[in-house]
Amino acid sequence: MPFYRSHRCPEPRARLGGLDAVRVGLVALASPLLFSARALADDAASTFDTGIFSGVSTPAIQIQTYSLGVVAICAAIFVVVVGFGAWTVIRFRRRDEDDDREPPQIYGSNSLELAWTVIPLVIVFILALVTARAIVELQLDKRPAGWLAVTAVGHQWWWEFQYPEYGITTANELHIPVNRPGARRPTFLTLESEDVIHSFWIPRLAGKTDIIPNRTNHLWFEPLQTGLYVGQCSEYCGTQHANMLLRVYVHSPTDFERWVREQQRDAVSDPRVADGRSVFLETACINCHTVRGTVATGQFGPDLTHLMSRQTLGAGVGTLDAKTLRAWVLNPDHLKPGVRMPAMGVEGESLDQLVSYLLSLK
Ligand code: HEC
Ligand SMILES: [Cu+2]
Repeated sequence: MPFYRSHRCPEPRARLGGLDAVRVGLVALASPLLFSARALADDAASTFDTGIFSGVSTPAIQIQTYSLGVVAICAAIFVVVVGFGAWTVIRFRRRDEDDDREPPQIYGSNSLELAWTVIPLVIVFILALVTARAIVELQLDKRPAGWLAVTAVGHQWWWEFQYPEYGITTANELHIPVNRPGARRPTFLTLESEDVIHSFWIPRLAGKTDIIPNRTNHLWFEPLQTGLYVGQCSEYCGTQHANMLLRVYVHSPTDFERWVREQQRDAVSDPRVADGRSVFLETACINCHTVRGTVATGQFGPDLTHLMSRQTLGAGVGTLDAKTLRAWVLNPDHLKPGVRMPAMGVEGESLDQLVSYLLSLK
């Protein structure tokens, strides 16, 4: 599967020269074009579509409908104003037969004054009503029975997802059920931050919501289509903000239940990787990571119980495979400069064993 962000530095980062800076500038200017070209070229364009007008979930669709309505009203005003302007310019242009006297000057036409006060007032009033209605609808205070609760916690620079009903904790990749007519099962997210302000945004599923320390915000999804939807943190939160990607997998109800059951199991304890397991448990990894069913109960980093059920590592910095895992554990800062996981100095045979152990955490 093509990866969201494909190039990652295996070599030390090069310094930017003067010419590079110019190139970067040009790319930045052209990036909207490049992005759309790349999206078209990409086989999985639909997977990585983050278009705000291709919503597949009730709140996103509502926002889209209301925005289009507001744009339509504004476009109509634009056409009328510009049309009037153009008509006036043409109709009252200077002609050869004009004498150079000023036309009659009119002061204080009550009907005109009324018209251009009342009409805009009515329009603003309609827009305010439409907006208020959209806001109320987007709150969805009455939650349909069977809604799914998830707590999303923003960390520098990764996401933690807890499913309190199921006792599951996972990272960076959220799994939720699809909604079908007559079988609604929206997901309600409680948004919390462990450190700074982040923002949670999956454009095709819902609007953007800030995550603020010491405050709880809410967001809900009601996806009507299965698939993978991507997003990312959208509030600058430090050096690795750009590598704080989000993936949401929307499953059919049975697939979702299966995923839940798999996640609820304790970590596998494969005797073939017992050496690696010892390395893991004897290194300070356990201070920061949880592997359910072992003594590792750290909370600072992602839960690794079912690490290999995820496709990405480091909030989208790499694909989860043996090579990336090895590079990550050897020196996480190399893949994700500034990362909050230190290089633990595990090398050589111990590193191989440790990586085999991590790979067994299905
Ligand atoms: C000081 C705390 C700390 C220690 C010690 C630590 N880690 Fe981490 N680890 C983290 C943090 C924080 C992240 C998330 C980094 C990010 O994505 O920005 C992480 C991420 C990871 C990931 C990627 C998980 C994912 O789903 O993205 C793996 C694998 C991992 N650590 C393995 C280890 C191993 C193995 C050790 C011991 C050799 C270890 N860690 C020691 C804090 C720690
Ligand atoms: Cu961020």
